Amino acid sequence: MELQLETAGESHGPELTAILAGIPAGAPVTAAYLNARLAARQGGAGASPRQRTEQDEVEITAGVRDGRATGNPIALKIRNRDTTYAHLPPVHAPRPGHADLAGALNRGLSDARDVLERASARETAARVAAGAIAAECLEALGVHVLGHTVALGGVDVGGAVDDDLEACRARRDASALHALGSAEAVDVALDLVAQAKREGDTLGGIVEVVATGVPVGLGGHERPETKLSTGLAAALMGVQAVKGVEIGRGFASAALRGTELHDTIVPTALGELPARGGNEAGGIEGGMSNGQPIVVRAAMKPLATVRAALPSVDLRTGEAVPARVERSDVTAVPRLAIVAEAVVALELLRHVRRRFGGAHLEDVRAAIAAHRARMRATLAP
Ligand code: EPS
Repeated sequence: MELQLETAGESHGPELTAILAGIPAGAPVTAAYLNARLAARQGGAGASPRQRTEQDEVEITAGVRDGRATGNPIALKIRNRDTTYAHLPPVHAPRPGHADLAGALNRGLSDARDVLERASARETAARVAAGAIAAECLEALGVHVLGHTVALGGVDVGGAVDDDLEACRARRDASALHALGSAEAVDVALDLVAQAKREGDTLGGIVEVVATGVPVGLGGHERPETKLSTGLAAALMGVQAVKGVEIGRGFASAALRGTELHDTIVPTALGELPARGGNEAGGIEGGMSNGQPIVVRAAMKPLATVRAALPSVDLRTGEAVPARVERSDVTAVPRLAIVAEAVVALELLRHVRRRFGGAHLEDVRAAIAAHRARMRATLAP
């Protein structure tokens, strides 16, 4: 069974829509859980007043009965409060760094409005709702996923993720930056956000997603398309404004020696999986999950709409003009922490569905248990 997600909707249109197919029958789908994730996405410092206008609440219109997935495609709606799309002015001065110029040229338009309405990160609300369904299903299978901010505007706000991901989630949700770092570090970054706001500028940053309880062998080494690493990178690169993805030590591993980097394989009791000397691989070797926590990071560029407008060109006349100023978010990095968690949950569940199949949640559970038993039998023949 293949997990499939499609979203539709413009930033200032009537609503966002998501259709998610491939959730096994019997999986819990709790509107309150989805709405909590949507509220988390809207929290966080650096957002424009638009975030207070929109108070996202999901409406589940298909595929769920009595709080359980039926196995039919699930349909979700999130209504927009700002529905001014039809009356918004044309955008003739594309913003450097945004989809405006390439999108308008691609469609042969001098008005980028239709491009930016869909390129907008407002769409991520739909993916967060769908990702919350994936995360709830994964939790029922013993897999937990947590996203958090590790850097903002070059300030390190990262903190250790301990084994209790639920406790980390509560701390993350209470943080203005969705970060687990010290209060001092968060304050330094918040000052930076305030300063950038005063100066009409924007900030980027880095988020990390950790997943625990992931069965060994998701993905596969056989083909580029089957690799879990390929899917996770694509899922994260598919989020608006993400310019880089790394797994485990990622780019830093390029400067290390093999003897320094690789996680040693350590014997344990007969019939138990070998332990590992570390997790520099970020839980993925050969494109497969290796049973260690998955650790992936995504880098977000500073938002393209800067109040101190960058130089641009009027697409009707070719004359130099300042880029159109469409919004005043200073940073969307805290939002990205929640969005990244959602897209990683979707990708992990996609691989669980591919590897273990099953029409009902209990089938998936049984298949994972059988796989674990077979691995143990391999180690103690
Ligand atoms: C966005 C522009 C802003 C953001 C919006 C994404 O909207 P507006 O132009 O209406 O101020 O607030 O994000 C959201 C509304 C959201 O829910 O994430 C953009 O162009 O990407």
